Amino acid sequence: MTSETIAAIATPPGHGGVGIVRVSGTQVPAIIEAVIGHSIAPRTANFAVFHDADGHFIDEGIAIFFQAPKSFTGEDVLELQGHGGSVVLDLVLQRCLALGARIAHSGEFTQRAYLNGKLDLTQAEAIADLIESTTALSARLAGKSLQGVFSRRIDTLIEQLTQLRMLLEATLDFPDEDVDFTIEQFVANQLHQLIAATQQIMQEAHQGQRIREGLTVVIAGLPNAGKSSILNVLSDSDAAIVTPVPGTTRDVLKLHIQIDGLPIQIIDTAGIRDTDDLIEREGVRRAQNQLQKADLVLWIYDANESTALKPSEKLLFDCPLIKIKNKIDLLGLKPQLIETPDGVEIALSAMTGAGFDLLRNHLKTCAGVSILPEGAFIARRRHLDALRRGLQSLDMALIHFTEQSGIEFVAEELFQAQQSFGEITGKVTSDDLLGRIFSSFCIGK
Ligand SMILES: Nc1nc2c(ncn2[C@@H]2O[C@H](COP(=O)(O)OP(=O)(O)O)[C@@H](O)[C@H]2O)c(=O)[nH]1
Ligand SMILES: [Mg+2]
Repeated sequence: MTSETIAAIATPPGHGGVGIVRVSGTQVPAIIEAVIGHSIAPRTANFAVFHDADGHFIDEGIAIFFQAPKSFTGEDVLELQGHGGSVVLDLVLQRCLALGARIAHSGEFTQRAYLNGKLDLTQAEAIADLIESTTALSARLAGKSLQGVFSRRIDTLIEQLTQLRMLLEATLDFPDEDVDFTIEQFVANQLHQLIAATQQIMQEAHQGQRIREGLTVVIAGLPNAGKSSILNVLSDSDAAIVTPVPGTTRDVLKLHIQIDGLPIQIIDTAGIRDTDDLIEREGVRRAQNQLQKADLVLWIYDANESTALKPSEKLLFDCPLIKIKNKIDLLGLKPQLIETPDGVEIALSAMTGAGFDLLRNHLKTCAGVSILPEGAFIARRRHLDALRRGLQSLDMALIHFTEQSGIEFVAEELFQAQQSFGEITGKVTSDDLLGRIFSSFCIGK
């Protein structure tokens, strides 16, 4: 436990009906005495006057005392719920600081909650993700992670890994005894299962990460293909200027949209062509730049122009591409999605809106969020990275095991995998493992 008492205004800046100052640490009881003038029972709403050093009125409101360890941080916590004005809240805060608290660093309450075992790392991160959610879907998934859905998946994985390590370490202790065939089968099965389970979690974590960070989609193609028109339909706005004049769009235009809760940053660019126009040439250069940052490129071409089928060879990007055959209304064609050897192509019309349901669904499929399982959770790159490293170690463990390079190598890779997974929830240490090995021994063995 840290001895310093921390305080901060917990509600956002500005004016509001209610504003909250939160205090955490050992000095909380003394601060309550000084600010309110008397002690209060834990976990009850107490109407009180908040006093300054001279006993004068600062504000009145509700004071709640959460006694350690039954609080968010696990320490003594005080919430002073007063009126939501920045000056009055600051006066309450300054009073707490004068009484010995110091101003909290960002995230410090949650950090203390983690250090005191109130939440694991993934749950702590989920709090930030919940607060920062931009769509209802990402908020729902962050809620799942906060409730421990993701952590439990990782804990189960670590649990299986630990069991297997215990078994292997036990065989290491008796090198002279032959490892019997059924155990060998069992270990191989377990390794395969662990790998499959990790791959499954990785795939779901990837979905969670996509929903958290969204997709960057760049609209590119030749001039006049209808790129800006498509941006306008997707964003249900007239943000981009549309004219029959080729080379209308020169600036890069960025909009945030969502498709069924999947956040998408959609970027309209200048049509790619060689041009003498100085401004348009800069637009083309910027379009090329955007392509490098895309998760997905929509390559738009005009259904009437047979020449514009292939993206220009000068374009450099290595993300997936969806070809969009626009202006099908002019040819009387039906909207459709076809799988070609070069990838998916969607025929649609920005004029009539036909085919946009196909495009929207396909974008969701590309992001891997078209069918979300009940237990979907929010995830971050850090988690994916740890899962990837853990999977590599498991793969190595299997190789060592099949090639019979030595049980100690298998055990070492399993240890590495466990460390990687442990990083996700911030929980596992090797002491933990030792404790488990010894505690599972019978007395006298
Ligand atoms: N008939 C028809 N015209 C379209 C369609 N999409 C765009 N246009 C027209 O094509 C021209 C160029 O469109 P614009 O969106 O500015 O193309 P950009 O240069 O690729 O951004 C404009 O006159 C649009 O009205 C479509 O689906 N059908
Ligand atoms: Mg345009």
